Amino acid sequence: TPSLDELREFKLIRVLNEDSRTKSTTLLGTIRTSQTNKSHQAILLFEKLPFESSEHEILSAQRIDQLISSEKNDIYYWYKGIFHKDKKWPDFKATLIWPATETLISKYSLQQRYMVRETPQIYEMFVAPFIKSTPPSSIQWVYNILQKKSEAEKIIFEDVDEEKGFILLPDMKWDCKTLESLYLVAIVHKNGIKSLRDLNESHLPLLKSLRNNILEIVPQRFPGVGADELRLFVHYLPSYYHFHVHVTHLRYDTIAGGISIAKAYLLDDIIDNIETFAGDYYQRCTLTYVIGENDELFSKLNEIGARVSLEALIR
Ligand code: M7G
Repeated sequence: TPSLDELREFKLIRVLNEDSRTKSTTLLGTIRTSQTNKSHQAILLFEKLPFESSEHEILSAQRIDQLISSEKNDIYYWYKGIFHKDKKWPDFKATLIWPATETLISKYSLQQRYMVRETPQIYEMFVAPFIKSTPPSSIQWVYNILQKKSEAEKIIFEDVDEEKGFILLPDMKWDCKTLESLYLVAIVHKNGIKSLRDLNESHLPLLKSLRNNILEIVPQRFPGVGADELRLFVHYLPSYYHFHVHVTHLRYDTIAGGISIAKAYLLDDIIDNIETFAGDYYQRCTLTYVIGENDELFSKLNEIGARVSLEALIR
């Protein structure tokens, strides 16, 4: 873990993204390791934290330290200001990725995005080989969780079964406090399911176990959150090719891109498609999704004409 001094040594290269809705900014820079004195690229994401409900009680006037500007019109007054600092109420959440790979830098960069249609042939010829070529090191964090080398104390639930078992824990994106922005991730123990494309009828017990357990456990563990207030979904394309399910609170709908269609697929629909329509539904369907132009796969998909166009559709 980099120390505060090392963090403060962060040298900005450029701003990768800024989002006023989520009150976040993503920076690219370098951080030098004190031991080796080597400098590595780092992604540093800052987000302002929401107010907590316990904060409201004393929030009002008492926490204001300074007013920097004030305006008024009739009965309306508006201000900008600074609160008193208090360790109970951290101002921000920071996520550091260090050393950052080019793939991650591209993932966190603001970029033009396009709709592509991935037929089973396109998947077999281009996407599957790309997925196969992703280095195992990119999912080291997943193995660390499954082997209890990291974040073990944060595990909310585990089923150790090799076929249908999984670990449920807070997602890195969650502040682990605000229930309305609850964000958990369920990572399966079984190796080899790279993505939605690999799912077939043999995985129904796993998928149902995920759904049923999550819907039972989350409301127990987080009183006030109902089973009918949760979104259970998977991403296609995901960033990490080891099967996992996202679990978020319904009210949390500002996750940039994370819950939008052409990216998020409901776990319930996946189960239903495989069970009701075809065991090999996800090997036969065409998947339409959003991809950023910096994505390593984009140039290939662009070259072969996979971007959505009317000409291609009516051909
Ligand atoms: P994804 O759909 O593969 O990629 O989901 P996305 O990041 O493009 O959504 C992976 C999920 O795992 C995301 O929601 C990440 O925030 C979360 N995640 C990623 N990492 C590296 C970690 C980690 O180290 N710990 C935890 N708890 N969650 C992570």
